[in-house]
Order: sequence, then structure tokens, then C-alpha cells
Amino acid sequence: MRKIKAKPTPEIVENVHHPLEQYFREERLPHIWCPGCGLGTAMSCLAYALEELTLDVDDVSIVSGIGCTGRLAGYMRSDSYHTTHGRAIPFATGLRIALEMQKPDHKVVVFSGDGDLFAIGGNHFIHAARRNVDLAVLCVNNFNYGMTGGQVGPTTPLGARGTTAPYGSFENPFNLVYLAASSGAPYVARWTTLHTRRLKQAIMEAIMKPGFTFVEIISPCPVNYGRRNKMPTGLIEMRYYQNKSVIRNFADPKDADIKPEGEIIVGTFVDEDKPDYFDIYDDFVKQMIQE
Ligand SMILES: Cc1ncc(C[n+]2csc(CCOP(=O)(O)OP(=O)(O)O)c2C)c(N)n1
Repeated sequence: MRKIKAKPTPEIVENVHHPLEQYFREERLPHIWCPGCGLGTAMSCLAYALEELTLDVDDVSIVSGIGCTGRLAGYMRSDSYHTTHGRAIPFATGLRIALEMQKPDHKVVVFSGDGDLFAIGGNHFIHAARRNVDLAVLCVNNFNYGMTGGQVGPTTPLGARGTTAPYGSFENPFNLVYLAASSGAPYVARWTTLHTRRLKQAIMEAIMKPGFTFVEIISPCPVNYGRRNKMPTGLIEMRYYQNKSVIRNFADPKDADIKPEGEIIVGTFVDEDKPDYFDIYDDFVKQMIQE
């Protein structure tokens, strides 16, 4: 019988650390994300942003809803919360309000999917933006419900296919940057997982800016979305986003619809200073006391 030679066991190198290891729960890895998915890249960008901001894991809480994107909260070594479907924002709002008295500089980041944040969670999104609650909301938009197998959702482009729309979606999708801007968010940006440095920079800006900040992260989902839409691998889907994206900072969010035939405008859409929820509340209380 032919003997199969065992592969040599790789030498275990002691004391060699990953530069970002403080941010990840190694015991939970490897992650569940499919080959070609953009979520690993988005998670790295978040970790690099925290590192560059010299934020310790104890200075940040990460709140997610459900879905593939929602898994991130469990992979990052911070006080992180994997909440229920669509409820990441109300949960994060409560957390941020509770922290205001004790740790006002503590950052609360919401990291969730387009389905979670804009279908069942859509109402929470617009109201938190309207109130300008101090949260950084990072949304990975893969244009479908990834975890449950590729149903169409609120961001699926017209004509794109999913399990629930085998002939293509006929429903108008949300333009997320326009929704965020028109609901009052003082910081709104959109990048793809291909724009890693700019995405990291946008995440840093979103975290540091007081008030409700929003970054849309366009990401490939080749297994559930790409395969049904002529982009069967992560690389092909990335190439599609590379060819379609045009950087246009401070473009009108109204013009940033994502249509199958059109370009994808990326960049910073809104960056303005506005009193946040706590400022407005403090002013209101002072005024009431004076009266
Ligand atoms: C109340 C409720 N309804 C439905 C589900 C099933 N569900 C799990 S993940 C998911 C879709 C998530 O889509 P998205 O937020 O886009 O995240 P992705 O998986 O694409 O990253 C749904 C509908 C659930 N978990 N809870």
C-alpha cells in the first residue's frame, strides 16, 4: 500500500502576535463568512480605524443586529452586543444614554446589515438620525439578506435577482445615503470594501464626530447575491464595484441611487457640525430651569 506522507506540522512560533489581536476574540475565530465575502475586510477596516484612533477595546462598544454582518459583534473583543433583528439602534441608543453620565467619551458603534438596519430596523434608523443620537452606524450593504439565503431586501437594485425574485426585483430600493442625509445625519459616507484606506478613514471620522454618523459599506456577497446576478465569485463582484464606483465627495445624496446600469457614487456626502442629542437636551433643560 502506498504510504501517504503527512505534511510537516508548521512550527509553532511563540510570541508572534497579530498587530490587531487585541481587537479580536481569537477563541471565536475562524469566522463563518463565505469565501469572497467582504465582511472580513470591513471588520479589518474597523479594527485598523480603532487602532489608528488609539482607542482601547474598553473605550468602544459594538452593537449589531442579526445576519452575517451581525456576527461581527461576537468576533470583536469589546463590550459587544449581538441583539435581535432590527433592534441594534434602539439598543445602542439606550447604551449610549446610560454611558453619558459615567463615560461620555465611550464610543458606541452599530455594525449591521442592510436588511437588519433598513427593513425591520428602518424606523429606528430614521428616528435616531432625526434625534442626532451620538452613534456611529456602519452598514454593510450586500444588496440582499445574506444569511437566510439571498432574499431580496430594501436595497436590492431594480432588476437584480434573489431567491424571492427569480425574475428580478421590481421594487424601488432605498438610496441609503439619501435616507441618512435627509433624516438629519451630520456625517454620511459611502465606500466599498475595495476602498480600504478610505473606508478606514471614514470609520474613524464617523466614530469621532459627535452625533449620528453613517457609513454605507458596499460589499460582495458572491454566494447568495453575486451568483444570482452574474458575479459568481468575490473577485468578479469586487471588479464590478471597482468599475462602477466613482469618487465624488460632497455629491448630492439624491443623485446617489444605485441602479444596475449606472455608476456607484462613493465618497463623503455630508460632513457638518450640528448639536447632538445630549447638547439639545442640556440646552432644553437649562432653558426650562430659567423659565
Ligand atoms: C424577527 C426575525 N425575523 C427574521 C429573522 C431571520 N433573519 C436572520 S438573518 C436575516 C437577514 C439579514 O440580512 P442583512 O441584515 O442584510 O444581513 P446579511 O446576512 O446580508 O449580512 C433574517 C431575515 C430573524 N433572525 N429574526
